[in-house]
Amino acid sequence: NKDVEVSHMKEKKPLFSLKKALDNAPPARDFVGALRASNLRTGLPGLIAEVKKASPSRGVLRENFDPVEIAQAYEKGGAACLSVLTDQKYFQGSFENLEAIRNAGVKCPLLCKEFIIDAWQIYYARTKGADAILLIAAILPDLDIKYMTKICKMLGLAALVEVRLVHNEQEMDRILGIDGVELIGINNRDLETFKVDISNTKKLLEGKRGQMICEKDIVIVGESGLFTPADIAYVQESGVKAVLVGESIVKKSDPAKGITE
Ligand code: IGP
Repeated sequence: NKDVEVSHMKEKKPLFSLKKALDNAPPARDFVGALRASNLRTGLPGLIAEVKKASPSRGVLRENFDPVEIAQAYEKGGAACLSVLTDQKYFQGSFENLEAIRNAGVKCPLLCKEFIIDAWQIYYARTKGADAILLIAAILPDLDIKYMTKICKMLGLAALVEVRLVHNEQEMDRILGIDGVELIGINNRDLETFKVDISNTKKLLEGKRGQMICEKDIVIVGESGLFTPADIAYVQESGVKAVLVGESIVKKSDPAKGITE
C-alpha cells in the first residue's frame, strides 16, 4: 500500500469540509442500474467506456487528448457508463478531467479510476462528480473493503471491486464473502507483467462461484484487453454483464465509432 502515491492527497482538505460540500450536492447517478438496463436493452454487456490518456504498458494512447470531447463521443456512441482515469502518476489523468466531464452535462454515470487506499478519497471523488469508485482487492484488506463499501452505500455511490489476473480465485472468494458487494470486475491484465489473458474469466465464473454470483445478483464486469466483438462475445458467454474498455476505443480518431464498430 505504501507504494501507492496519491498526488491529490498532498493538499488534503479536512473531511468535514468535504462532507459539508456534499450536503447540497445533487444525488449520484445509478451506475449499476445503468449497466443492467443497457444489458437488458441491447442483449450485450453494458459498456463502461474509459477516458484514458496514457497507460504504463502502452505510453500515451492519444495525442490531442480532450477528455470532455471523448466523453461526449462515448455517450453519443451508446456507452452505458464512463470510467475516468484520475491517477496522475501512471495514467496522466486528473480530478479536473472528472469534474470537467461532469460539468459538461454528460449524463452517463461516472466511475472515478483512482487507487483508493483511504476513505477520504471516496468523499473527495464524490465532490468531484463521481457516481462510482474502484476498490482493488489486491491492495485492500477485507476490513477496508467492507468499511469502504458501506461508505459508498451511504453516499449513494457504486463500488467496483476489482480482482486481478493472478491469484484471482482466492480474491474472488474473498470478495464474494463480503456482504453488500454488487459489482465485481475481473481485470484481464496482470498489473505487474502487463500480460493480458481473457480466458480465465470463464474459469472464475463457473460452478459454485457462478451460482453465488447469480444468487447475490452481482454484476460482473470484464475489464482490460478487450479489442474485438469476438472478445466481447467470449466474456459475455463466460457470464459478464458489463465490460470496461479503454485502449481500443480511446485510440480511434472518432471514439463514438470505436464503440459501434
Ligand atoms: C481498460 P483497456 O485494456 O481496455 O485499456 O483497459 C481498464 O480495464 C484498465 O484501464 C484498468 C485499470 C485498472 C487502470 C483496469 N483496472 C486499475 C488503472 C487501475
